[in-house]
Amino acid sequence: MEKNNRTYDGLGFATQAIHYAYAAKDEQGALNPPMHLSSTFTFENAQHGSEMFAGERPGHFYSRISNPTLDILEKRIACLEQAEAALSTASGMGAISATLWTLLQAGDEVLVDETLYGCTYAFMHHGLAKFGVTIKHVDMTDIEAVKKGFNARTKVMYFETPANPNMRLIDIEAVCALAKAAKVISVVDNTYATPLITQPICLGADLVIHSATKYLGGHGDLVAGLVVGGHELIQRIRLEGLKDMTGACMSPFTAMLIMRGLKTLEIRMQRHSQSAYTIARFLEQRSEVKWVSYPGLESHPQQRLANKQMRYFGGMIAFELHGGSAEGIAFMDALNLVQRAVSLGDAETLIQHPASMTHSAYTEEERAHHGISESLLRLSVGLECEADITEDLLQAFDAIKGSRVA
Ligand code: 7XF
Repeated sequence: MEKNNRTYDGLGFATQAIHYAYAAKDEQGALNPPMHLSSTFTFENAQHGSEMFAGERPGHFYSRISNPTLDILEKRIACLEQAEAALSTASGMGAISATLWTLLQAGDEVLVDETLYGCTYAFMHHGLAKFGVTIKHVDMTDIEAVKKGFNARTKVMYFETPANPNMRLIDIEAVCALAKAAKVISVVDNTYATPLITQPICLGADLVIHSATKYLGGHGDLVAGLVVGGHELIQRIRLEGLKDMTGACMSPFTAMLIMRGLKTLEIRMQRHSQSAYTIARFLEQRSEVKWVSYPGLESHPQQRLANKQMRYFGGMIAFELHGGSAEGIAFMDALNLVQRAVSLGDAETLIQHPASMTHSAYTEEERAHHGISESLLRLSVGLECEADITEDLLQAFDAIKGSRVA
């Protein structure tokens, strides 16, 4: 899982993240690839143009479909996920909607885990459902439930691991094997883990989704998405979901920023993971804290699975205070260094309250049903000095002491 030797024999993850699919000698020695800010590409003659449209000639002809700058990013992320191909989109939601609109039609069913990011949940229940697609949730931590979940109408299986926001894990290898046997396409949202930590394709998944807004970009300065998988599926999503249904293509400038982010993905994820482990342990020892969910902790109920499919444990932590939502919000408001913001995977440590923010598209009853506590706080541990983050958390605990219900 550590290396991808498919093209650069013997070279590792960070090397591929920096070099793959680009040779400076082809671009006058430019260390970084040039950015192709061109919406359209010229034809030598009319015949050339018609052949491109018919898919009989390779190359680029319009940037909603493909672009040379995006092409390098797509090859690079495919390499890092050990997949054949990839597709870039304007956002993570662009990747999800382009993919599911390509794969599904009225009458089909999607088998989904209990917990999903709020807008993915809304896209399924308020979007896909409107067009005659049935959304069936099962507890995917329960292999028997997954087995029983498939029927003749099931076309797609979809889940996040670790799930946003409660950090539950799904055994990718086990559930994707079941999907394969049932001839169902498996889609894994790998946003929280990144390919450094988990490579779902190697574990049997058909497609991987990323909100590149998060760790892949890594600097909180862009919104973007990626879909990764086999040539055939990716080409279908490109020509149906992206070209004709969403039009949600990525800008070349965004692709450049993501490639800049990818160069440091390995060292950033190592640091995020190291600091998050320390902070998760710190939180676990505080009397104000009711529970902490972090896959690197022994208290995580799926630690064995975490060790099996995660190379590091990432930068995301979920926790809850004994004092519930009110105390959690007071705690958030008392923070100085840690920023109150949604999104994740940035250099800055971010905290948010999913019930009123990222997962507010669920009703309160739905959140209860889907394992999302009203009091859960989500921390995206950044790249600041670990001691400074802990210090800020400490002073926020002190600040809320007076307001605590005994
Ligand atoms: O369209 P986006 O780039 O924001 O990506 C959507 C998305 C897809 N999958 C996962 C697991 C995600 O976390 C997201 C975006 N989540 C942000 C968050 O949870 O903070 C969005 C802020 S409302």
